[in-house]
Amino acid sequence: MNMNKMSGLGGVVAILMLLHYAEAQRVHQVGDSQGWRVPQDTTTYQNWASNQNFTVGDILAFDFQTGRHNVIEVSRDSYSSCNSNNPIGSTWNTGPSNITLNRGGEHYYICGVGQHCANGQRLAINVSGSALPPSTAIPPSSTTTPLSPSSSASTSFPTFIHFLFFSALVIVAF
Ligand SMILES: [Cu+2]
Repeated sequence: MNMNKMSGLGGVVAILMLLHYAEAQRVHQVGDSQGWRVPQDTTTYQNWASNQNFTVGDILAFDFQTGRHNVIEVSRDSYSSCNSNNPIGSTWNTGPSNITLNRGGEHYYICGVGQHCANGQRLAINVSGSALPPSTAIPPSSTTTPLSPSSSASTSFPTFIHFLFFSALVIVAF
């Protein structure tokens, strides 16, 4: 491989990395167009969450009118009982609020106003680990693309993106 091709490859890699980062940092508009409010149906926000794929680095956008609602991150127990007395982390009182998901695992959010939580204004999500696995480095050009060397539990959407990412690299390299 000559130098021109090397630098061309570097450029392509840089572009792919940018696309990769762009893909990895998504904004999730909580509740889509209805935003963050007391829903018609108490399953609204769980249904919404089940169609999303949350990754560390993503942003939750809570759209609400300041003074009418808030967002409190709570424990699972407090989420279940709609107890707003023991927040873990911040309370967001100004709408709209953008919350960056900076750790993996389960996150629970409720509205602390009146009976809003009990009436369905609460959200439980599961955030998948790190946005960038250690295998982001350029793979050796002579090998075939290994599928998920660290073999995480399930083939998630991000894993699929990485597969596409490396497939593109291999195609470009040859
Ligand atoms: Cu509310």
